[in-house]
Amino acid sequence: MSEAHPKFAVVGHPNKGKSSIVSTLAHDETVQISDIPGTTTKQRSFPLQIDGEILYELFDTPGFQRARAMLEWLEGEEVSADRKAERVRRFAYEHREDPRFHDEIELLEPILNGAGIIYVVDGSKPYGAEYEAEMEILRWTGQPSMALINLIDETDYVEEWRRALGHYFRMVRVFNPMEANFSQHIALLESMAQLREEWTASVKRSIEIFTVYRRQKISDSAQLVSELLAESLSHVESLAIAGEEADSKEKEKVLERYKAHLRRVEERSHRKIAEVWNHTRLEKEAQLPLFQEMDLFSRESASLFGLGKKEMVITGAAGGALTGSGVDLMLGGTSLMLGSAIGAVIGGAGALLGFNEIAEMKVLGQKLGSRRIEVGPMQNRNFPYILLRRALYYTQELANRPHADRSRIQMDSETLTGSQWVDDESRKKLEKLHQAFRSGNVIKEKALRAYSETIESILLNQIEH
Ligand SMILES: Nc1nc2c(ncn2[C@@H]2O[C@H](COP(=O)(O)OP(=O)(O)OP(=O)(O)O)[C@@H](O)[C@H]2O)c(=O)[nH]1
Ligand SMILES: [Mg+2]
Repeated sequence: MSEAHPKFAVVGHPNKGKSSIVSTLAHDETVQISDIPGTTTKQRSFPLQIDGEILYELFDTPGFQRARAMLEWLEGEEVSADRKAERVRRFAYEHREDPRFHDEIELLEPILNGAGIIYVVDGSKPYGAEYEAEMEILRWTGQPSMALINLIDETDYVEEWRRALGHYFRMVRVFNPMEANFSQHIALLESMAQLREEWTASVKRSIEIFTVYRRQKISDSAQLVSELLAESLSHVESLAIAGEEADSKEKEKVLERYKAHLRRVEERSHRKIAEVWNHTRLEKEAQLPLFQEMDLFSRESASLFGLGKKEMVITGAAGGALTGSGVDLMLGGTSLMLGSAIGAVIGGAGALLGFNEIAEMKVLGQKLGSRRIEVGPMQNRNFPYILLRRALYYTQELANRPHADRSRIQMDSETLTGSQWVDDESRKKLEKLHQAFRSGNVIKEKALRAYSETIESILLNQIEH
């Protein structure tokens, strides 16, 4: 039998969170979890693989159905301790076609193949003697074992469970697969490492790899966020126009395309970040669309996004610039006559479309028939912070979410509203790079890297690693 990597079978009564524990420990969102007892009907292996190497393997199993009957069978013949495992094997063999013991046979298989045992109970339900047959059977297998108390609901019977489990298991831990954070996960692995001496080194190495890997995920997310910002701020949408000047339909069309593009870029970026964290199946709570959030932001208050007065001053968009005189901001800092290529500038076009704080619109081209209208790059100084706040919040939610938790990620304005989320120094760095991104010049590799490093340090502050 190969001892290449540690194996753990997660077993227990039906509906106690076995599959949830497997999902969280294996970082696997495909493990089937439901509140219907008997959801898991077959044992299934979930190897935790990093860079092609299996670090450890978890087995999800169905719950015990007839533990008492099985134990009676085991005890039907007197055997010495050294023969007990063999007798369990015998039971499995003789009942391999017996539908009454289907679930027992399934859950025993990985254990009989050498897996350590993780026995799961629900600490929010009182202890009862009916669990004793299960624990006794596990003892018969002779495999190393530990118990996990999962508190599914509020009521707390942990102490009585501890007393009972202490008779059967050397190690008893409390672990909640729906709320476990990174350090709780690591602490559990530390315990699992002690189950069998040959496994210790392997599990400890898993812990190291996990830590490195998590850092890498944070770094990959930072890179994706940077690309999102660079791409969104520098984007220019262009549309060929029929006449000398753009008519209002054309203006509207180009603006809609511009917004739609930015929304797509954001969606794509969020999707990629979710992939980094292996949470691709989570639904997002319908969030306020990007530009609606933008509108809200300009109309209401800056503090909505955790940008206080001070931040507003630094980002240069305080007060009137946002309300009455959007045009100032639109024109501010950019020369509109960039040489003869620019045929005309549509003054007030933005205002016409209720989009005055976002970007300028210009008509380019010298000859009739080759004229086009352009919108972008993004001029609004606050837009990048909205984009950034959304992306960072989403990353943080994904990073801190155990894989058993399949609930939607909430991303409304309220959850996004918070205290200061970026320190002054980082913001100054970001602001400089936002300027570079919206300058319309080619974005330099170096700028992107500098941006990514700043984002990474913000994320490292927010996410446990
Ligand atoms: N709130 C909360 N719910 C949990 C927790 N663990 C499990 N659950 C819920 O309990 C139900 C059963 O969880 P599963 O992981 O499917 O349980 P199981 O032991 O694999 O169940 P079977 O496969 O049917 O034996 C699901 O609805 C889970 O969402 C927890 O720690 N907290
Ligand atoms: Mg299950």
